[in-house]
Amino acid sequence: MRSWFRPRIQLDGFWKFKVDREGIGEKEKWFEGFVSSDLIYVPSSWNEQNPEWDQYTGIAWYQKDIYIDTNLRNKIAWIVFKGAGYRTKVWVNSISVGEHEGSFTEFKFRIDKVSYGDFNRIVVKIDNTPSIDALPPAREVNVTAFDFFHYGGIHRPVYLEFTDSCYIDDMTVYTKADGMLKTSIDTVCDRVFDLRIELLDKEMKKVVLEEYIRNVKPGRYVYEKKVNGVKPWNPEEPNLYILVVEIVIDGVLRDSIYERIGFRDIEIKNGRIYLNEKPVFLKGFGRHEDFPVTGKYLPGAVLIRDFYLMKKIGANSFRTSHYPYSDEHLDLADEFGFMVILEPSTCYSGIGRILSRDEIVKLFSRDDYIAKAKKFVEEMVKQHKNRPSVIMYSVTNEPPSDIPEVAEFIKKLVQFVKELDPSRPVTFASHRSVADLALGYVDVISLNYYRGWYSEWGDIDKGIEVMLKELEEIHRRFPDKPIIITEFGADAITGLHSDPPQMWSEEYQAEMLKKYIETLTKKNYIVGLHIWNFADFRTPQNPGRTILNRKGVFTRDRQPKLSALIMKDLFNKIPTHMQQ
Ligand code: GCB
Repeated sequence: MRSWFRPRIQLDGFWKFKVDREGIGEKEKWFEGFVSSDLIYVPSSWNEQNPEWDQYTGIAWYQKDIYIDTNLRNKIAWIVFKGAGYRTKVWVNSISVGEHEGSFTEFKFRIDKVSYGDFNRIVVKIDNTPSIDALPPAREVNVTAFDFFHYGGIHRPVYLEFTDSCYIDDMTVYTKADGMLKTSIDTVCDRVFDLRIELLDKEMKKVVLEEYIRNVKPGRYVYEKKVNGVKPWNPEEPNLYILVVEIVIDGVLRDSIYERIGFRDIEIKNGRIYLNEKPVFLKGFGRHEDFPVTGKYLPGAVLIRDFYLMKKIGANSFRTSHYPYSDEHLDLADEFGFMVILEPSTCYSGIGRILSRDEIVKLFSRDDYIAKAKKFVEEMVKQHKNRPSVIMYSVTNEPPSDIPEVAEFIKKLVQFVKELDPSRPVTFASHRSVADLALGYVDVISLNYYRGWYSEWGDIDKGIEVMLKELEEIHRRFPDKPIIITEFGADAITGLHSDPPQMWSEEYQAEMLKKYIETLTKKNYIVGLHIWNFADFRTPQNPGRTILNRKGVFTRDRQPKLSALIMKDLFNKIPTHMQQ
C-alpha cells in the first residue's frame, strides 16, 4: 500500500552509530541515547561503510533526533522500516515501540508518545548474530547455509508516517485479464464512513472507474466489479493502473491509499505456465541485491541500469533469490514487464555443512520453526501480493528435500501460501534432483543444476548428459508439471581467458551457458531458464570463492563478460510465448 496523502518524514541520511561488541547496550540504556562519534548512512548495510565493520556480525545501534511539527498532533504516528535486520528493536523517546525478526520485509510500529513541536529521539538496535534458527541459518559470518554475504544494518529506507485515527490498514487486490477486479479493504475506525474507490490509468489522466459507497462499517469491506475496456498486463505491454481507496467522513478526506495494479491471469495447465491464456517461457536470472559499499541496498540508479541490461540481453523474468527484494526493485518489475518468482529467505544451500542429518530433522520438525517460516512467507505475501509482476511463489531454496521431514515442511509451506493467496502457482528451487521427495507438492518444478561445474569438472558435455538423464526421469514421474531450471552457471573471473575454455575463464562460462540453453530449449517440458547469476556478488569467505561469487554474466559493477554478449543472442532468439 502506498499513499500520497499521509504526511511522511523520511529518515534516510546519516545516523549516529555504535557497534556493541559486548552486548551491553540495553543494560546501559543506550536506548535513551548513546555517546559515539561514529556515523553511518541509511539505507545501506553497515559492513562496507568502514573496513573495521566489514566482517562484524552482532549488535549495533543507530540513533537519530527528528523534529515533529505541532500540525501533526492529532494524527497517529508510525515508524516504517522497509527492511532492516536481522533483528530490529526500536525505541522512540526511550520507550520501546516494537521488535521485528527478518531482514527483507517491511514492518512498522505505532508510536504513542510523540513530542510535537519538539525533537524526538529514535534509537534502533540491530542484531545480526548468526544463528541456526535464523532464516536463513548460519553459524558464523563465513559458515552459512547461504552463499551470499551476511550483511547487517538498516539497508532499506525508513520513515515516519502519520495517519488519521480512521485509516486503511491493508488492501488485497485480485484481478483477471478480462477486467475482473476484486479487492478487500481492511479499515480501522470508530464509526461508519464513506469509501471512495477510483481506478485510473497509469498516467492518471483517465478515470476508468469511480465508486462512492456510503456508510461502510470498519473491518473488512469487499468490493467486486468487472471493469470494461482495461488493457491486460503482460511482458510486452505491462499496462498498469492505479487503484485509489479513500475514507471520507462528513465530506472530509481522512485517509487515501493506492496500489499500482495490473489485470492478468496466471494458470498452470498442460505442462505450461499460462499468462493471459498464452503459454510463456521464462528467460532470465537469479539475482541478488548486492552492490559495492551499499551492501544489501541497491540504489535506484543501479536498479534502473540492471533493468535496462536485463532488457537488452533479452530477459523477461527473474527470481528474488534468496529473499524478497525491495519495493523499488519490484516496482520496476511491474513497470518493465518482468515475470517474477518471489522467494522468502528460507534458504538452505549447503546446510549439510553446518548441521548433521539428525539436527536437520529436528530443526525442520519443530513447530515454532515451521511457524516462523510461515510468518516470513506471510510478511512477504502481504507486502507484494498486489503486484502483477509476481506470477509465482517459491517457498524455499535448496532445502535438504531428500529427507522426509524436510519434504513435510515444504508441503506445509506450500499449503500455507496457497491459503494466503490461492491466485498464484507455487514452486521451490530444488537441487536434490531425482532424490527430491517434495516435487509432487508444487505446481511447477524448479531445479538448480551445476553439472559441468561442481561435478564433471571441465567437462560441460558430460555434465549436460548426466543432467538430461535426471531431467527425463523427473519428467517421467511428473509428466504434467512444467519444469524451470532456476539455476545453472559457472564462475568466470573477468579478464581471465582460455583457449580451450577452462574453468573460471570467460570462455568456459560462455560455453557452458550456451550449451545448456541450446540443449534445454529443445525439451518440451522446460518452460523457463534462469541463469545463475545476473551479476557477481559478495559471499562468505571460503576456498571456492574469490571474495565474490563470479557466476554473474555481468561484473559486480555491471559491466558485461563474454557470456553477456553470447546470452544476448541466445535469449533474444527465444520467444516469450511458447507453443501450446
Ligand atoms: C546454488 C545456490 C546459490 C549459489 C549457487 C552457487 O545452488 O542456490 O545461492 O550461489 O548455487 O553459485 O553455488
